[in-house]
Amino acid sequence: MRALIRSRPAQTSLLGAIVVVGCVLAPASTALAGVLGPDSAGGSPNAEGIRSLYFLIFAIALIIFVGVGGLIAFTVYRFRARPGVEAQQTKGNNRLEIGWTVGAALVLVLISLVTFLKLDQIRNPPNSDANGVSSPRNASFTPGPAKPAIPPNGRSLNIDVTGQQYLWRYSYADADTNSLNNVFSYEQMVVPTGTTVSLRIRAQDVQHSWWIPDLGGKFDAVPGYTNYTWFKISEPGVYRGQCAELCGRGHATMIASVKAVSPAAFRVWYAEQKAAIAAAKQDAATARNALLAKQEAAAKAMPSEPAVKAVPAPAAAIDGKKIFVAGVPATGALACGSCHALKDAGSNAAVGPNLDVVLKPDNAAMIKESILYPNKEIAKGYAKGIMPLNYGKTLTSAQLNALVKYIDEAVHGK
Ligand code: HEC
Ligand SMILES: [Cu+2]
Repeated sequence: MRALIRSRPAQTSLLGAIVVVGCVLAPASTALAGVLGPDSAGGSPNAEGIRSLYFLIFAIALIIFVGVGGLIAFTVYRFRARPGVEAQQTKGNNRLEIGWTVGAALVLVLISLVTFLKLDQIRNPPNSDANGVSSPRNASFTPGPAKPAIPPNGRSLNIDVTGQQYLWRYSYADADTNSLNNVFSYEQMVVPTGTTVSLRIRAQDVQHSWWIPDLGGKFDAVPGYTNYTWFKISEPGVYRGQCAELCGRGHATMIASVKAVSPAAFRVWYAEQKAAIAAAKQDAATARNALLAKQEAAAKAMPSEPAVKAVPAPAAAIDGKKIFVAGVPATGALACGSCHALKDAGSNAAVGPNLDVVLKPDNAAMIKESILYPNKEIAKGYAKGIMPLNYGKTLTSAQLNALVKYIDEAVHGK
């Protein structure tokens, strides 16, 4: 009994700590909404269902945690080893064992029960409010392997959500079967409040995942498969999300947002988008017609007889002397005359041998050889490596032949 009395302050301070933590967390709960549990800022019933289910299970878990933890703490303290006191040795207790087995099973039954109760709110969309917006009747999604999330009265705003590397594309279903004239947007989806919005989620390339935490659970966008989900927002605002499936190097920038506006504002936005698409189509048609008219006029102006083809002028004869004197600056071929003397070219440079002298015994083929491969034979008294080695590249073969012909004629007075 003495031990029990002594343990009171410890129990009180434990209880106090729990109360303090609770008081600190309660006001911060809106700021920490995403930290403590799932969000539901938009007021979408599915998100609220997920959130309340989460906190229900959280509460059950907390009660069990405090109960079990407290019992252990109490037992450890109350029955701690003390000199002169022998602990009671209990072996087997049927009532206790059946109790904690059945108790645990009951907890699981309770959790599945509340989950099943909440499932309807999470999975099945309600009807839109009276002033909600809905897609034309024949724009409803055709059921595939997965069931479209359509409210009981079948009236919802149907939007195609397509994930592609690295953005989200939204297309608003309309009455005709042509999806190319649908109102569309990227990244930000605009929706009316009080309206059940039904989403058809698909992927164009790799797997993505649609997730706006405030608007309910994640839905995978899988290539070749169609998923459906929905939301119904009551609070106007912008709800942000992010592709939730690593889809490549741009994954981090694959953001998404849903902007909820009043149904009236939505109708205006939608009409504006529709008009902008119609105007763009009109502009394209005008430009196309103008182009066609221009082509027709040009075809008419054409002479009936095919025009006489202009005879290409013969390529200007290549001037070997000019190459010798000036080189070919465009390709970097240095002028021979800057290093060699050649009387006919009026050059008397002396970096290399005087060509009038050294080439006297050579024929055209030999001259060509020594231009292309200067290092084959080094002229006496001259250093190797000064004469450029690249004339085979900087001169075309026509230029080289013209140059050789010129030198041959100049040296041999032809
Ligand atoms: C930067 C200076 C320089 C330029 C430019 C140059 N050469 Fe040379 N050339 C030399 C030198 C130095 C030698 C001697 C060393 C050797 O044979 O490599 C030489 C050697 C030669 C020889 C060999 C002479 C022999 O011994 O039979 C011929 C032929 C020749 N040059 C022709 C030309 C022609 C044609 C051009 C222009 C397309 C030209 N060179 C441009 C410096 C030059
Ligand atoms: Cu992605």
